Amino acid sequence: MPLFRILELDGKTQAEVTGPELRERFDRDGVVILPDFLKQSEMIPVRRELDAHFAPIDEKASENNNGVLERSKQFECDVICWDPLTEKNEVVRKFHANRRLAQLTKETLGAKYTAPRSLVMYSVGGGRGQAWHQDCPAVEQLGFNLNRLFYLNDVLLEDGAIVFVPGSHHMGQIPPGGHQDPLKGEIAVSPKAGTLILLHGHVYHRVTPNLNNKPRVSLNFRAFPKGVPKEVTCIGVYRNGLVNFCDQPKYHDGSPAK
Ligand SMILES: O=C(O)CCC(=O)C(=O)O
Repeated sequence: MPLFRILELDGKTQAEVTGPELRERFDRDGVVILPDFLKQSEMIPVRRELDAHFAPIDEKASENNNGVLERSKQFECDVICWDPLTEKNEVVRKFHANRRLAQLTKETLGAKYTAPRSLVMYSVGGGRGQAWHQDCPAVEQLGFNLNRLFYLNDVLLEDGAIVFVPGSHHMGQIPPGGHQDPLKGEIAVSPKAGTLILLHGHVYHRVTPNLNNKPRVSLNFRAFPKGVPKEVTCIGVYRNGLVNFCDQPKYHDGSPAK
């Protein structure tokens, strides 16, 4: 049986766990951190692709006004997204086909999961990070997405830590409040290059502002349990409202989107 090396949520202890043990932690916490999941040789070509893609944007993005949520200043998320899988980027496609990733995902979600897209999130220096959110409404029958977040460069606290509340995927909708106001039980992680974080889409999470002058990048291969459509993530749930990323006129529960 394969063993997976994980970092405990105390941020200090590491442990080797079996697939079922990993699944147990994921069900309990909604988060599993796998440090050094990637070798340098796996990271280098992908890092090169991402750097090349974002280089022209980086030149123009000094004011950090290219955020994906530019339409709505109400939501404090300064990220620029790219989906290299849909663009059939060969390097990213090869990386996505990583066997250990498939094995790990199968342990976490069960067989016949789907993972049709990729989501690179790029934030320029000085950006506001990402406000607290859930990737989709915490309605059990709708299902959820699994974020498989890769970090190809060291992320310092000042670059933008990922902060989450373990177990919050069992707590329903994120309560109203400030974009970056601390929540009880939150944990901040500054992932090192090569880290993979598995994050349940209902877990309350945010990214702290990027106080550095360099970009912060994560590469996410979202996966969906069998029977859950990718459209489950059309509606992002923020503390001060919902965002319809697919620009569809309805929420998933059928009520009209505002
Ligand atoms: O970039 C990160 O660390 C987190 C990304 C995120 O919040 C998301 O994919 O929903």
